[in-house]
Amino acid sequence: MLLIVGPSGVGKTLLLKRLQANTNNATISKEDVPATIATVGTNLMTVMTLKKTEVTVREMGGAMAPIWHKYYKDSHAIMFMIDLSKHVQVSIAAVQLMTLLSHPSTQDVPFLIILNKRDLSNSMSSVEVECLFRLEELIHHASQKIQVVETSAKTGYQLEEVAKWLHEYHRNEETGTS
Ligand SMILES: Nc1nc2c(ncn2[C@@H]2O[C@H](COP(=O)(O)OP(=O)(O)O)[C@@H](O)[C@H]2O)c(=O)[nH]1
Ligand SMILES: [Mg+2]
Repeated sequence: MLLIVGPSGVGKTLLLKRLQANTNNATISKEDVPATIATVGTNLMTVMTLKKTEVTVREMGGAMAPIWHKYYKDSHAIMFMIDLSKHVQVSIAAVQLMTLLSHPSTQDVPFLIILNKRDLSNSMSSVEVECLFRLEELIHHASQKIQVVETSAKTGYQLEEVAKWLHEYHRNEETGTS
């Protein structure tokens, strides 16, 4: 089981839908943005890794943050997503990320930090993100293996990087091997 968490509206559901759409090798089209409805509670979706293995991802939004921790120990990889266009929310998300990384059950879990909505003109620059998150420092000091990717779930920008990460870190549910 993989986990994707982050504040509401950052694009988690759209990202998962995009990765589903990849199933039949369809090129991701800019025009066709699947509708998403706000996820109440948690949402399970089967997506495809780069090498076309199916993996189940559990989505949990900001409203569920107080209970995210209940799912950490069953998750062998965690994606944390933020919306680069919401400057205030990003600083709250930074605190949530610190809490997540310092939890005892996540110490050996690989992380992917997804900086989404890169397509919007008001999205934060890499310099602003670095100031707020201090990602380099965070990655250097964290016990987890952390990767960062800037994406647009809307245009499909860098989604193959997410699929690649999923391929690298998913674990075969039956055999327990990766
Ligand atoms: N411009 C833009 N809009 C996005 C992007 N990703 C998601 N959205 C939109 O943001 C809204 C919330 O997305 P959703 O996937 O439901 O967010 P969730 O609450 O994290 O699951 C929807 O209207 C999406 O179409 C993106 O990369 N760029
Ligand atoms: Mg959602």
